Amino acid sequence: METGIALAKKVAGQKAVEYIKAGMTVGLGTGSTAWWAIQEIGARVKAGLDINAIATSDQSYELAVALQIPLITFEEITQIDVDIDGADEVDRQLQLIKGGGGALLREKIIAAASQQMIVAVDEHKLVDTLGKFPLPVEVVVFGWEMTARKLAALGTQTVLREKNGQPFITDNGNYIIDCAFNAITDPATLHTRLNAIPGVAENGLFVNYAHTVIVGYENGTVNTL
Ligand code: ABF
Repeated sequence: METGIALAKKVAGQKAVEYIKAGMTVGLGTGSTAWWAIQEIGARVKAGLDINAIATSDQSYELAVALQIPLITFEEITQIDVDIDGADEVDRQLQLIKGGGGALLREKIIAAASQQMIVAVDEHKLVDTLGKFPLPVEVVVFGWEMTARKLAALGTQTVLREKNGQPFITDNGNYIIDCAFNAITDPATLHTRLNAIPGVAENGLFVNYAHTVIVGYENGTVNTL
């Protein structure tokens, strides 16, 4: 039986699944909150819900396979009906920082292809100003040191993400540079500046992507923003 933050993630993830209707193509997010959504989708598929899904990471793909959720590719579709994903920070305008799990590039491709993006978060992800969570930026490996210098020139401290003492490699074969901006007052402008740097594959600012944010609380309640 989940309690505390685990319960908050569970109720948010499960609530988000209510936006899925029969016949839809669904984006499957990544992370511990999306995990609950995917579990719930798996249970509904097992009970007869007819949907197709497309995953934002190898991890979520494998989970969907294990739960026998029918998967589809971009060769077969031109749009996604609803995308359900988590976030690392959400502000009052529903702008997001994502990428703490390292899946931001596929998450953004899928969110951009979706009619509706439903974001499920625990209450601790809500902020007044984005940026306390270091902004993940996915960069190609070639010349990453130069890319990191150009990122730093925007006024941030950069850290190459590591896993087990080695650079963390994304599902796309890239690195992640985590950028401590502390306070991001103009996410749209920063987004444009970041993606203008050669070597940046994508950044974790999701500006004007979320249609709905479902917040789960540690007492087991949910609120929709
Ligand atoms: C993904 O998982 C990411 O974009 C984000 O970094 C993370 C959210 O974390 P969790 O749901 O595990 O708290 O959605």
